[in-house]
Amino acid sequence: MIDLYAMVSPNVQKIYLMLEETGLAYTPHQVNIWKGEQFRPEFLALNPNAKVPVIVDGEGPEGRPYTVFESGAILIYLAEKTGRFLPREGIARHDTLQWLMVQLTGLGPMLGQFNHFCRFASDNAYAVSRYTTEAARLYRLVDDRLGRSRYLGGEAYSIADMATFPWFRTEARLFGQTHPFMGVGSAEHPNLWRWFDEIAARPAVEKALEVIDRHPSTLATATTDEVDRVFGRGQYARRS
Ligand SMILES: N[C@@H](CCC(=O)N[C@@H](CS)C(=O)NCC(=O)O)C(=O)O
Repeated sequence: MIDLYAMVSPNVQKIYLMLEETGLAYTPHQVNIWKGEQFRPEFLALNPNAKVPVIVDGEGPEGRPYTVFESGAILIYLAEKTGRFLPREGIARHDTLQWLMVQLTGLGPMLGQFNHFCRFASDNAYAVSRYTTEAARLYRLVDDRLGRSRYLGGEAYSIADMATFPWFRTEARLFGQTHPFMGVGSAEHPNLWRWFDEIAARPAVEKALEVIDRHPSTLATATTDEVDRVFGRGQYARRS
């Protein structure tokens, strides 16, 4: 059994996709970051970086429970545990890891900043412009890759796709109306949406999204003060 410490964000959705795809038994536990649950001692013992997702695999290496944090590390761990969705060797493995890294180090952090400034600090015109420009560039990058390759890592569906799909899904939901280039099926990115539709139709993806969507967003019920604390603003801003 795998315990998944979760919320509904794209970094967590990746892990649901992998768990459903591999058929591993798991139990999700919701962590309300707005209430500061990620800073509780029992959670910090699992992830000193105080972020979800985290998994605890009851049947880890050497038959002992093992804890993994960071969504990319979790995906690689589960791929190696099951022997699925990450080629064991050769060019296909390296290609998959490259595109996984593009998500982990570029697409995720940059779209994260884009989301932050567009939704919560849109008066900061410099930041909005900077991250919108970078988001548009990343959409073109992925569209171009998917014009040359069926999936991000190559011919097979992999953890690189699982890491990336939830981000485009989330952006389409949040910004599809205000930023048409992010909308599902936008004419600007035909390859990206061909890939998106193909992934969305996978039974394991449908099942994972159904489980994810059962949990309401905790942001919707967070107080202004709780949001300020997580974002490090106002009285919570670090001044030295
Ligand atoms: N690089 C991390 C990022 C995880 C992350 O940012 N988690 C957010 C939710 S999406 C979180 O737990 N935030 C709590 C906080 O920052 O206090 C990963 O990919 O797992």
